[in-house]
Amino acid sequence: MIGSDAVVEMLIRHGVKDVFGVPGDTSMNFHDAFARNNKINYIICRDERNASYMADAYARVKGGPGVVEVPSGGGALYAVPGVSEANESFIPLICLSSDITMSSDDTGALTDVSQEYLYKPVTKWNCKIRQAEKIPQLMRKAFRMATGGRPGAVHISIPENIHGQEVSFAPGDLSGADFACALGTTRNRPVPEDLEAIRSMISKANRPVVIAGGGIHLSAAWKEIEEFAGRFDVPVATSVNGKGSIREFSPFAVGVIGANGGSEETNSVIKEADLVLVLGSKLNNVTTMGREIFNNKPIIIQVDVREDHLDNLVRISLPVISDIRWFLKDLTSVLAPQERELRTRFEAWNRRVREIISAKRERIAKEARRNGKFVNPARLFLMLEEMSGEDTIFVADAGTPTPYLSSHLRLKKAGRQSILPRSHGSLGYALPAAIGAKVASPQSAVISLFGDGSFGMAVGDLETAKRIGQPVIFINLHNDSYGWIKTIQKLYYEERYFAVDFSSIDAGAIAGGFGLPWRKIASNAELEEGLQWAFAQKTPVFLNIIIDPPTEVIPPVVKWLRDESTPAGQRKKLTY
Ligand SMILES: Cc1ncc(C[n+]2csc(CCOP(=O)(O)OP(=O)(O)O)c2C)c(N)n1
Ligand SMILES: [Mg+2]
Repeated sequence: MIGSDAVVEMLIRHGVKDVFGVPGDTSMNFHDAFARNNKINYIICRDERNASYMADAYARVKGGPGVVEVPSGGGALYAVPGVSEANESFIPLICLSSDITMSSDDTGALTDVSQEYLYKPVTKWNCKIRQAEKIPQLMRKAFRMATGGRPGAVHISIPENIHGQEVSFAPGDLSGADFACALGTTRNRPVPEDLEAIRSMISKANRPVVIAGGGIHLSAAWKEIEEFAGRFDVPVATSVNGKGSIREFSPFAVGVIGANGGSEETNSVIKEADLVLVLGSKLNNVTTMGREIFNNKPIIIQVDVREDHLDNLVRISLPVISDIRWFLKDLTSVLAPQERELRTRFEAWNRRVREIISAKRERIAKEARRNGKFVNPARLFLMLEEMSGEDTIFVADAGTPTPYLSSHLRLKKAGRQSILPRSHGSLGYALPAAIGAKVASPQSAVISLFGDGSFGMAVGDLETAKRIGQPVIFINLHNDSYGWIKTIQKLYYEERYFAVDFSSIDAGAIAGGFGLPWRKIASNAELEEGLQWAFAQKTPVFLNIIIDPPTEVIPPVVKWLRDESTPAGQRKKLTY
């Protein structure tokens, strides 16, 4: 066999079923090995950046590694965004790129770029395979590193000569990592001393709350958090990344907190709490509203699988290193004898939290009834909530979609069903990522929400969606501008609009050109019927929704809503 055959075999041994990628001259042996092997579904993409986003979203939905495969030079350069997003969001992603043949190093060869340096800062681990004999060992390491501990992205560069080299292996060499390639398999647990300290703190608390971050999804701790909340009556708020940690219709669900997609109401739950148990969240400026949510100095216990993000922006009373699922199992056992006592003590607090949350829902329902010139985004997101099933996956971009999805739309089931690139917030994610999500879970309905700025960055892969043919609802929120940025200029730069407005394009007709059925929805009156039409289609479809622009209808960004009614001179822009 040649090196390429060994790499393909190692992918199969690790359970890889789908690979997203783009071909190139240096990857021809590799592609031929895929073709001869014929066991992996290779999805051709129209751009490596989009391919990397597809693999990222695939991994988020699958709960296991996503694989992206790209050629040397431009291909390796173009795949960086998705690799970096996955790495910073702790998503297991494996990027394989071919490289120039090693004898061409330092000769000014076409497509030469130092891939090891390029990928080092955006991966958990990366390497170049310099000996074909090492393929099994390094591929096992790639899967182990991507999925183990705190997951992340890995990159392997494979020179063309290694791909083409004849190589033989002893029986058993080409086997998968013993390490299971799925999330939720990490087993480090809290030490008894920490559990006892936490038990004692919770026993003295009156108003406890959990902040659940993406760590709940990474350790697959949905059942455990539901049991914990339900047995001890502890409300659960989430970060944007942790959205769906608990079913959002659960009586214990607070909803999303923070600056973008949080609300005065949900943030006030944290402000009123006397003990906050943070599970797998970085607690950055967005989640904590620049620490504002902790102004009343609650006890903060922060649990994470690794130390890097413990005690960073916010001083923590007790940092704990543990996998979240095992932490919850152990804490639940430790607290079990006090179940009745705690529930009684937290009764008034739960009543208070429910009052706050129902006030939020009433406010949103009222907001959704408002009629403007075009479509009211609040109404759109409430209708999506109403019409979607419990398995629907929502993928959203920065701009208008992120705060509305996070704040307004409640997920009907626990799980990572809202997918947002919250590490970099890059535009152009949601369109390809929805394709990756659909490939990972063909039985789920998938809705992709993006602004027209994002659409312009990602449109080419509508062809991939069409070719795959599975139903995905693509929703373009049309406002002829980089509306989010324009809103910042409105609120903080005296409405001096600069470099934010586009000329108007017909995004629907463009989607039509790719072969997607499409509709334009320009008013609230057309919304329900248009969405019903889209939900009924059996192919990918495109809705071009003309929305009331964010400069006129301020999106649910807490600080913006406050500053809208603050005199211009006294406003201070949000810092990340
Ligand atoms: C790749 C990338 N470039 C720039 C930005 C900065 N940015 C954040 S929101 C935004 C405007 C988004 O415009 P659009 O997609 O049309 O959505 P809208 O805000 O109009 O709803 C920009 C440019 C970004 N997030 N990602
Ligand atoms: Mg826009």
